[in-house]
Amino acid sequence: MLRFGAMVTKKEISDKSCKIGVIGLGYVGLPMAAILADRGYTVLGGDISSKIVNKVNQGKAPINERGLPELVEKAVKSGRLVATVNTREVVKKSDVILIVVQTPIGGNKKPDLSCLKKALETISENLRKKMLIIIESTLPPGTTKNLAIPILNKSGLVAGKDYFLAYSPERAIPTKTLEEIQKNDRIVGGINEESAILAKQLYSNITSGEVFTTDIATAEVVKLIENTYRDVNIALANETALLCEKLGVDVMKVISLANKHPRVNLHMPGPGVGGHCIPKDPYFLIDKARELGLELKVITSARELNESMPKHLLEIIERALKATGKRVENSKVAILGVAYKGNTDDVRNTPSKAVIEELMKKCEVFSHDPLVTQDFGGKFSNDIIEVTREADCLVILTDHDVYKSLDLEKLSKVMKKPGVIVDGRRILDPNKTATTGLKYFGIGL
Ligand code: SAJ
Repeated sequence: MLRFGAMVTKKEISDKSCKIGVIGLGYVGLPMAAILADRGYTVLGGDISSKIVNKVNQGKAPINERGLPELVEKAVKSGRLVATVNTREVVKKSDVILIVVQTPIGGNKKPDLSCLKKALETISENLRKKMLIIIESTLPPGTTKNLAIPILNKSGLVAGKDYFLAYSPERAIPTKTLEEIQKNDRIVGGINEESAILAKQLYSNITSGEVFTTDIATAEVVKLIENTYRDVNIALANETALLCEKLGVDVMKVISLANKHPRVNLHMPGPGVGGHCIPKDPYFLIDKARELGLELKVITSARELNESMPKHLLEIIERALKATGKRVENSKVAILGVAYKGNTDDVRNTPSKAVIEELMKKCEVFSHDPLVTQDFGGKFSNDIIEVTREADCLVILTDHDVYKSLDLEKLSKVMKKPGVIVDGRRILDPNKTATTGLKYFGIGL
């Protein structure tokens, strides 16, 4: 079939006449599509979920990211953002394609690139000369070279010669996605200079931050090591908490004073590491390194330590109940916080799940979360008094802002006496809780 060329040159990108297709309208794809439309581009978004597609076409956002509902409504009303389940149509009607599909790990901790492969196959079947393809999904090192290019080149077109190809990972933190996409510096890897320049040109219209260009292989590793840096540092904070518990010092004092050092940035201890990326990205590096005969000792042990933190929280809960003469069995435990981190409704890989499910094997569990409606079998309620009533132990697992100003006087009155509180995020002041008659336990104390 004759393939007509797409028109993607610096001109079409700067005058916004090029049509942009976004494949994957999830936590990153939809914000990106809405921002591109807001910048004046004509955007066709593709997603396999008709639920997402219908919501977007009604001008609604299927995810609860701050500012996104308003931006999606504006983009759809302006006619510049349309969604479809027909990914082929997205490719046929676009000059630039952003691939923003999820790249999870399977149960075996191996990368699951099935969504990516499907998107690449569809693009390959409809690829035209001079199109610009940008992969945004987080990839195991070498994936663009070893998987994406062979599939795209099945079109008969050659990457870098007939079509442009770049890799540019997202680094916007959930709960501030729109703000960070438009402010953060960005890394763009191009298969050649021309591809990198075109992609840089596009992102320069999106973010006020700097856009740095490099090669694709480097860009793939940059994304993974950013998140691995985070995971390793959270593990260091968690291990410091375990050490402080043994030494009888308060980890929060240690962290806040150590961070007075100009080059120290200890992170916060917690019940574990949730979210869609941090628990996964280190395994992309571990898996690839192992394939190449290298064991990543620090990265692997940091991952293992973070994955063991829910178990540590259970030990603290047992210790806390014992301190009030109770046992976990036939106690009632109230869990505050189901989301994987504060001020989000996202429960992906939340450490709360492991804590709730383990506790449920031994006692009655009530759970509460101001933003999440999903529970994991515990009796869930949005009424914090109902959840706390007659509870022997109150456990904070998510650092939602609302929990930082809990009325502990009121809660201690409805709890069974003597009540105990386990602060898994260290967001409360131990001295303040003393006046409420509640015994305070905290991670790292
Ligand atoms: N956490 C701690 N202690 C800390 C920080 C976080 O226990 O000091 C926990 C959180 O409670 C949460 C988990 O770790 O359960 C991950 O939270 P997070 O704040 O690290 O972030 P994410 O997963 O929402 O977003 C991260 C960000 N990456 C970095 O900060 C390096 C974001 O920029 C990425 O775009 C995002 O991962 C991603 O999706 O890749």
